[in-house]
Amino acid sequence: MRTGDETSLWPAAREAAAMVESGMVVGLGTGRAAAQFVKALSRRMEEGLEIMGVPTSKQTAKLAEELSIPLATFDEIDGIDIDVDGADEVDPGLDLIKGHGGALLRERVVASVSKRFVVLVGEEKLVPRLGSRVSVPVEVVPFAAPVVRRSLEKLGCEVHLRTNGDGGEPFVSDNGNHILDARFDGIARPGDLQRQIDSLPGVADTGLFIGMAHLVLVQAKEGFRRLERG
Ligand code: A5P
Repeated sequence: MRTGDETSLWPAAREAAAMVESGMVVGLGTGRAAAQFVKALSRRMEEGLEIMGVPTSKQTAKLAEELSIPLATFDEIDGIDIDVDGADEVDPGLDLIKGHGGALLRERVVASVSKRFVVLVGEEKLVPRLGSRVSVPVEVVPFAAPVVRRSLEKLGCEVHLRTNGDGGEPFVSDNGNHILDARFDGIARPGDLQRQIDSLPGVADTGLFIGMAHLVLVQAKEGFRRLERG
């Protein structure tokens, strides 16, 4: 399938795709920004680039298959050369909140084995402090959700079980889990909070990605800028 007019892709997504070289294994993130990257990558593949992709969700696997991008599993590869994904918030230290698309667990696994983790966001995702704009997604085993919910509330946040639409059935992740969205009013020490939440029995993962991003490409109305980890 053709990816359409290249000019309709974010320049930041094309920049991320330009960082990929033939022979690389590439992590394919989830969400709108990541889809821009996947399309830009596919465009380069039409011009001869040869790579293998590792998708972070069923949704991204479907898009990659539609674009004829060959996919690999962790049985077939050792590590990932570059992973490109979106984020819901980015703070000045390049720490992130991710997971509002529900793919946080696989996104972390892919990012954690990637030599380079590149994040693609619009300017509106930049925040002075994590938790200023969005809640922290917490993926939980369904059995444990009420227990984890009460423990999260004791940490001083408002918690909502994510549903499919207002009042619909609980959202189910690709891993068969539920997601609790924990709303803090700005998070003073995100690393500590991540450790606290991770230690709760029944928690599969959180959307706090601390010290993981190497480079953030920020798409503005015109052009983009690079924020590099110092
Ligand atoms: C998916 O689970 C998320 O981590 C996304 O990467 C994040 O929500 C950003 O998505 P958009 O690029 O669609 O805003």
